[in-house]
Amino acid sequence: MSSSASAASSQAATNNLEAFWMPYTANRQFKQNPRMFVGAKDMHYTTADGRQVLDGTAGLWCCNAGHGRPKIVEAVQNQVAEMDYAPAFQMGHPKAFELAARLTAMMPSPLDHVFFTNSGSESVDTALKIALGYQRSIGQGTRTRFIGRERGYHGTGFGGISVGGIVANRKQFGNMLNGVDHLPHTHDLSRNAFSRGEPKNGAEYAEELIRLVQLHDASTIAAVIVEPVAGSTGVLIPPVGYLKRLREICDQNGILLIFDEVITGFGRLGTPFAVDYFDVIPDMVTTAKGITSGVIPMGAVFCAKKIYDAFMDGPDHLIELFHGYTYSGHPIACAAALATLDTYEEEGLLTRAASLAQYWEDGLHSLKDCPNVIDIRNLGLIGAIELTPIDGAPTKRAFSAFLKAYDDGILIRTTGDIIALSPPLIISEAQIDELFGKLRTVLNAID
Ligand code: PXG
Repeated sequence: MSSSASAASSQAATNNLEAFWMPYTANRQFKQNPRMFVGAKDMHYTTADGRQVLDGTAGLWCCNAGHGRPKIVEAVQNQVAEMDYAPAFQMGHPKAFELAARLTAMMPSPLDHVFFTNSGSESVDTALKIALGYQRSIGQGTRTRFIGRERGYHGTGFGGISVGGIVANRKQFGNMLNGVDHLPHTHDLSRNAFSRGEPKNGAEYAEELIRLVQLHDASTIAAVIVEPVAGSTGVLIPPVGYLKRLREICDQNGILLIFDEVITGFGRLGTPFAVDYFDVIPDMVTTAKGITSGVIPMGAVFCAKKIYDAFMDGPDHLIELFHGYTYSGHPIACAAALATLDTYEEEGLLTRAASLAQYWEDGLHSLKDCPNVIDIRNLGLIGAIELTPIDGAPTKRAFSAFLKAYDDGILIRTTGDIIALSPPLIISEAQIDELFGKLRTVLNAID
């Protein structure tokens, strides 16, 4: 064990773990059996007891360039010394403009403006607010309704949980935003189990949007928001043709389409964005996570030109959009993001998943014969393994897999009884073999 790891380990042992109310965590279970990381480099975490753990999830879908990448580290160190903070309102600093220009150059036209936030949740709530403001400014102020999707995840703000469709994230919090309806999810194991890549069946789920338009009337609907590939809910890959059809129906009805690319953005599918992968251009794209490779919190909402332009009227000295965060375009986040984009570019990371996708898919689907596996699905460098729940104890089987995997030296994510995988985009073929080899042992070992 290194001396810094052992110091951290003894500190962890003597710390009182009680005060920290951990997010999305089984607090009591964790505090009895803490799992602490104290270091990270490239594809690995170091645990407090000095073990190396192969990162199968890019942290939480965010460390796309891997960990401790020199250029990003250096950029953050330099920026914090040069200028720690500049006011975000009525003042600027060059790196925010440089970053916005670089980001919009990566997106197809007309997505040519960017609004900075600090997280995916803030990006989502920002996009929803911009949608309402836009409809109002073009004389469509009756359009106040949002359409989300069952099993969708759009972060934890009230807007995000309202359009989201994961029951556990909603049921504790009352009525949330009103005037929200949901499309059905597209997960259909009876027809699509063990699909490789995009499932063939299910484009017709998009037609449900027509039903919702007929129910509510188009004149009440501001925007539809979906994840191109649903992540948190357990990796739901869109059926062939589904997203294109949503775009058509939105166009026919004056409804804005928002893609939530918080996890698909920045190379996860083998293209810079899902927009490129599916060749569908929405009116707004919400991003976060991979924008800084997880190093500093940051998010960005890409907006179509018509949306930005619609706000740019009235007297010049007046604020056009009454929205923003103290840390929108924070200098250190901008520096981290610029260095992250450099790293992605220099190493070809935003398209690297495309060259690994087949190897990844073959390795993942080789686990089909393991016990309790009822589905395996994949796209780009995303994978999921769905397990049969234990009777009367849903989520327990996957959680046991998570704990055993951690003990065996691999980091996986679980949601419900689904194992989700999304490694840093620098993963090697040998590390893919290691990940799936260890996962096979885990799946064979758990009840
Ligand atoms: N939208 C999407 C599509 C997301 O996946 C958010 C919004 C919210 O982002 P913030 O930065 O506010 O957390 C997310 C976040 C998981 C997992 O393992 C997924 C997320 C976060 C943590 C864990 O599935 N997604």
